[in-house]
Formats: sequence, C-alpha cells, structure tokens
Amino acid sequence: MATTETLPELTVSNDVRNDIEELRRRLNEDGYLFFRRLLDPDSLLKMRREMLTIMQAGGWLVAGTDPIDGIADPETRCTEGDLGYTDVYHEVYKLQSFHEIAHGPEIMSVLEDVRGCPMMPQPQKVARLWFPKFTAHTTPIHQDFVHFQGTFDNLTCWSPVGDCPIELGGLAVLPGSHKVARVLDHHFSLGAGSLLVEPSEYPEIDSEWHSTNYEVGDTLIFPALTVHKALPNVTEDRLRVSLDNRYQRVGDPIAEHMLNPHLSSMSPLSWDEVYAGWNGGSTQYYWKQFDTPVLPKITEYLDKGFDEAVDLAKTGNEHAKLHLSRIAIRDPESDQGSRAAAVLATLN
Ligand SMILES: O=C(O)CCC(=O)C(=O)O
Ligand SMILES: [Fe+2]
Repeated sequence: MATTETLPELTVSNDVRNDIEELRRRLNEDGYLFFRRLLDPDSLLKMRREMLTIMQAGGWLVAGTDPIDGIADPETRCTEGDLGYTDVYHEVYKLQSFHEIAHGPEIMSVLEDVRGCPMMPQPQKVARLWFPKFTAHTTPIHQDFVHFQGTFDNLTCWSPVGDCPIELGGLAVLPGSHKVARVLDHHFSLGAGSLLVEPSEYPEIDSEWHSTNYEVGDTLIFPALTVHKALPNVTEDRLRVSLDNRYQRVGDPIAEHMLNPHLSSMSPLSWDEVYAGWNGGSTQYYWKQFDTPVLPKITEYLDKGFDEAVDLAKTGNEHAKLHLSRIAIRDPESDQGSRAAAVLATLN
C-alpha cells in the first residue's frame, strides 16, 4: 500500500497566493499548483452529504449508515462505463451545488491571476465516485488533453469532497512532466478514461510521483499536459468522492463534447434535465454569454485504445475482454459496440 513515506509531498502554495509571478513560475516549473483549503470546507461538506444521500438512495451505501461517512456496499460496485454507474451519477449530476461550486470566487480568482485574463469553467463538470478495492479501475497515468481537448493551457482543478488520505486514492502528479510539450502516446487501460501513458517510454518524465493526504477544501491545479494518475482506493469500505473541473480562457476554443453533461454520451442527459429541480441560479447556460469557437472532438486517442483492446482481447487479456463487454452492452448499435460483440463472440 502506498504511504506518505514513499510519496514525496506536493508543494503547498498558500504562502505565495498573492505573489502572482511566483504562482506562474511554479506552474511553469512544476506543472501544478496546490493549495490547502482553497474551497470552503463547510460548503463542500454540505454538498458531500447531498451527493452521498443520492448514492445511498441508489443503493451504493450500506443501508442505515450516515451518508456523510460514504460507507460503500461492495455488492453494488460499479464504475464509469457501466450503465448502473451512470444511472446514479446522473442523479448526483443534477445537484445545483455541484455545478455552482465550480464557479466560486476562490477558484476563479486564482485561475484568473495565473492566466492574467478572464476564465470560464467548462460546462462539463465532473465528479468521481470511486468504490473501495476496485483498483483495476483506478484512473491510470494520463494527460487530460486526450479526454478534454480544447487547448494545452486549459487548467484542471481537482478537489476531494471530504478528506482524502492517501489510502482513499487521491491524485498524484509527475512534477515537470508538462514540459514534454506534446500529447504522449496513450494505450488501452481498464482504468477510468480507458487510456494510459507508460512513463518508461519517456525517460524525461519518468520521475517521482508526488501526492499528499488531502483534506477537504484542498485543490490541485494543473494544465492539460501534466502527467497524473489517481492512487488506488485501498480502504476497507469508503467511497472516494471528488470533483475535477476544467477551466479555459474566455474566447478560447472548446471541444464540442465539453458543452454536454458528463457521461451523457453513455446515457442521455440534457441540461434542461440537469436544471429541472434547481432553485434559479445564474449558472444555467452561463457559457452562452461568451463567444466560444467549438472544435470537433478528436477521437483518435480513444479509437487507438479501442483497437489495442481488441488485439489484447484476442490474446485472452481479461481487462480488454471486460472493457469490450462493457462497450457491447452499453452501445450495441455503434460501430465499436458491434465490433466488440463480434470479437467476444469469437472468444466464447
Ligand atoms: O479523480 C480521478 O480519479 C481522476 C481525476 C483526473 O484524472 C483529473 O482530475 O484530471
Ligand atoms: Fe485527468
């Protein structure tokens, strides 16, 4: 099990919060900025209860336990790509607080200081609801650009919703890895996002992972080329709940899929459905006030990962077979769904 003894600590930047030149220097040098308690812990804990109450209603938590504790029922384990995951996730996704928290002044002001211009949260907000001891599905080593696209300057902000000690599986980064200044080769992985970088293919980034025992409110900020991963959730029974939202300069181009609710390609969810139970709020369709060029989604990264999964499945690789079976179940009508089903049929 990973411990803080073996993982060097992230550099904390609270002491230089108002020294904008130093923040920029650190972001350029390290490829990340890390702040303790950047977000208001009380708001996050209130939202944690709302999110976990929905997960409990969806059957994910042990009945009768306090939702705030996030005690998972192992029988209901699921992950991104499973239809059962999306069903509960999309209920969580309708929470007004979950969307609004990404627009808070604490986070927006840091990002605007760092980039020196108006910034916009991308419409597609993301939560991760990660079951314990389901570690084959841990988010693998990757760069965010392959998933979220737009520009290399986009900034991801990752915050746990509740304390997230190492064993609960927070984020880890390879400091300085963004200096590769390009998208690295990504390969098939069973983990969230389905794509992984092999650092051993790139000696220039193959350095020490940095992470920390995160506390509620802590926030890690990094650009789209920084190589990062999640640590495995090796707790006995706790769900890991976190946010990862992306921010761009106002006026920069956005990839088309980032205009849609997360996982709405797996099962449909419209913004009108997301907003249906909201109590007003100025963040509904906020992005329409800006002129944002829209880019088609680049599919080559995921397509290549799929082709690798097909080849691996043919050699009997269990992770690849599981990945293909998820696609075949989820999306039988699609090209990949029918190819996945055809490959699996030859193996059985
Ligand atoms: O929370 C996770 O497991 C993945 C998060 C991530 O990769 C990100 O924030 O970009
Ligand atoms: Fe990521």
